[in-house]
Amino acid sequence: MPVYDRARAPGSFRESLRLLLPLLAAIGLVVVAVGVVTTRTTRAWFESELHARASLASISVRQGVLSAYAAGDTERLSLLLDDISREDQVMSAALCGIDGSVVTRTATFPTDGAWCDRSRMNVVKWRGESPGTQSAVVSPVQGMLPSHVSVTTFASGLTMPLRLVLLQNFGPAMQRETLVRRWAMLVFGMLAVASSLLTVLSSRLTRGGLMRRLTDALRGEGQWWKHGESPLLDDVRALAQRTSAASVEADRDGRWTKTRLRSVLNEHVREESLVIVANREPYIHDKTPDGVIVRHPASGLVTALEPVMRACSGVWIAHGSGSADRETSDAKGRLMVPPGEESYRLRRVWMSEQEEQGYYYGFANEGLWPVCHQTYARPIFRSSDWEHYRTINARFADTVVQETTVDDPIILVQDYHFALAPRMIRERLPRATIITFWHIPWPNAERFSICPWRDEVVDGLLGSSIVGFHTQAHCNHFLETVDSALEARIDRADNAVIRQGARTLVRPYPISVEWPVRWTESIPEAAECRRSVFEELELPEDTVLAVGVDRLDYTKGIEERIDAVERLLERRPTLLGRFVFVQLAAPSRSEIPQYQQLRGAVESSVERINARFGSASYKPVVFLRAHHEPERVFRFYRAADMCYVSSLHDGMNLVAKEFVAARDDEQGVLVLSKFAGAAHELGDALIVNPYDVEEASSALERAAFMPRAEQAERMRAMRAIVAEHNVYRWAGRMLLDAAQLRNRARRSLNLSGLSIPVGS
Ligand code: ADQ
Repeated sequence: MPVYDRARAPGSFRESLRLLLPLLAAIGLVVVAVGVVTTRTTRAWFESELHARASLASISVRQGVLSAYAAGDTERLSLLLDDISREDQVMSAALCGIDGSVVTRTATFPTDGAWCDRSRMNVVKWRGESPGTQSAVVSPVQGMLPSHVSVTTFASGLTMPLRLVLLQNFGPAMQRETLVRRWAMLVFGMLAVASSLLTVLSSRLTRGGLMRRLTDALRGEGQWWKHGESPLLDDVRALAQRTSAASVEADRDGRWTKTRLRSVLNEHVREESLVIVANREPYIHDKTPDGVIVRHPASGLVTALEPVMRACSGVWIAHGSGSADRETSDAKGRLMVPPGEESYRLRRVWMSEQEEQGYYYGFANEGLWPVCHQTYARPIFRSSDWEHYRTINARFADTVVQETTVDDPIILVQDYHFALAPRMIRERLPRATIITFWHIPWPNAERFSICPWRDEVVDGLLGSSIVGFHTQAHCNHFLETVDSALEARIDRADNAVIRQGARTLVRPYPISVEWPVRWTESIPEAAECRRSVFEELELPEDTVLAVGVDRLDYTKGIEERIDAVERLLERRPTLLGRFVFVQLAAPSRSEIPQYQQLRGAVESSVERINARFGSASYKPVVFLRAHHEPERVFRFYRAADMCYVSSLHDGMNLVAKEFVAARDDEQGVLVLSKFAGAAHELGDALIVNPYDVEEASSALERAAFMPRAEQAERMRAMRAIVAEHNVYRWAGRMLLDAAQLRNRARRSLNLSGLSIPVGS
């Protein structure tokens, strides 16, 4: 709730001053305008008054002048002119010939003759029409006074036309003009100031008070309105609270989007592109009987990093594993992807089958994978696998050096396939900022000590500037392992390791999905997805549909999942014929015996349960072992009543977040293992221990009968979390931390002029 700030309230002195100053400026302008208008108007009045007087005076002497002139009576002419010049404001008079000659004049009339000749009077515009009286204001005549001249032509037909010229004193008129102007400006100015003061005063008294009362009411403190008494005010209050909470959140952090990530990258990783080192490539080209096809692998890492690379240009260095990969890239293994969009570069690294066997299937997936996941699968460590692992890590480090154009690039090393690469890159590029993200859990120190090359693995990782994990628990385990493996100082306050003068930060960065997920925009809405999936699987309309989506991996708890479905059908026979569980399972690491065994075990569990509860027309479990395109996976998420993620141990698990992202209808229940990192964030899922078949099956039962309103409430809460904690935030935070380290290193380099180890 925003706090009412009296200093900034509309009634405060500062606010009043802010209102008053422009008002005073405006008043000043208006007063000047009043002065100008008054001068013009009074000048016109006075001119017209003098004109009228001159005209009258001329008319009154016309006859006398004409007859005296005709009689050649110059004395009478002088007397007539003297009479006129005694008129109020007439200073002098002259009777002139039409040719500019002086016939007679008063003693005060200028002698130079210029005032008998109209063409020498320098008047631009005359008032009045000839042959009547014409007049104009002229510059002071012979220093006499401000003057007004009038010329009246007399013609009788008997004599030559004559002109009566009167010079009048314009001084009194000008004095009155000044007086009127001053008063007008004074009175108007005072009125304007008084009304401005009144306006400010009334604004202090009314608006300030009203605002204060309204603010107090919104805070629920006012005397005037209490909660519930004014439904409109209650709505306004709720809206103000929501807006305020949202803005505080946005201020603190702000929602991460593709655009924001792109601008962070532009700002901080400007001069060179980002380098990603990952085993799995985002696009695999394979030969098929129908020609070359492009595949998008089923991998959490690829799912997370692909949108990040689309958001920025960069290089993704990966193992070229497709059967048509060489043909579809250049001699160095380079090509632009995604196909048709070409927003970043893929650099493929080649390896022999033997190397792949040792590095990937052997050390990474038979050694590190099981040692890091607590799933009771026995890790296998072979020294030949270790050698291949070292060789391939060195090859990727070489490729990084080839692909970088600056000596202090930002490099993202991905996952347990490259534990040694950070140290190898550091040796070649001492000023690089290297972030290594470990996508799988890190076990406790004792468990990791099983690995015969524990110290080398840990030292390799400490070549990084930052080592990232999904959760703080994994960070703690890693620090514990470093402590027991190597001579290093652990800075617990900063979660950092200091070894041989270099500092490595250890940080949690929970991974997520893009928001909105691309695929949710290219598929139909929930009802249509449900219709098409039901049609494909030939399911009756009242079927309760549950889905599981995984790589076929023993850490995902697929056998335990099927056991829970079996137990559900035992304890709730009314669901027989109505409950169907569909497992989409992508073949994975099929070369490894444990994975082959898993496939056999899952298939026989499916057969068992279908034989026990199924019929010719009903199969409780549908096992779709294949790699499915993302659109299809998302159709299943949208069609389902529930999604069961039963990982026995999982770094994060993106399937849980994808299911939530897919459900913009706010329906569907997520049943989630407490051993998946995602359970730390998605507390509104039904959280279960997948080993506990009773607990898991009762959660499935609860999900099957959960009221729609409760589903909506839970789903809404989870969607808010995933929207906020999306993959752009994951990448953005890591990259901001990396940029901060690099900038600090650059500054110290500038200061010392020396090369320093980065990550220190
Ligand atoms: P993974 O173990 O690969 O990732 P996960 O996070 O569950 O697992 O992501 C799997 C991805 O593959 C999802 O995008 C899913 O849609 C897709 N997928 C699964 N089955 C599929 C199928 N049959 N067909 C097509 N696509 C399928 C590792 C860690 C995780 C961590 C991620 C990201 O093990 O804990 O969440 O990295 O860091």
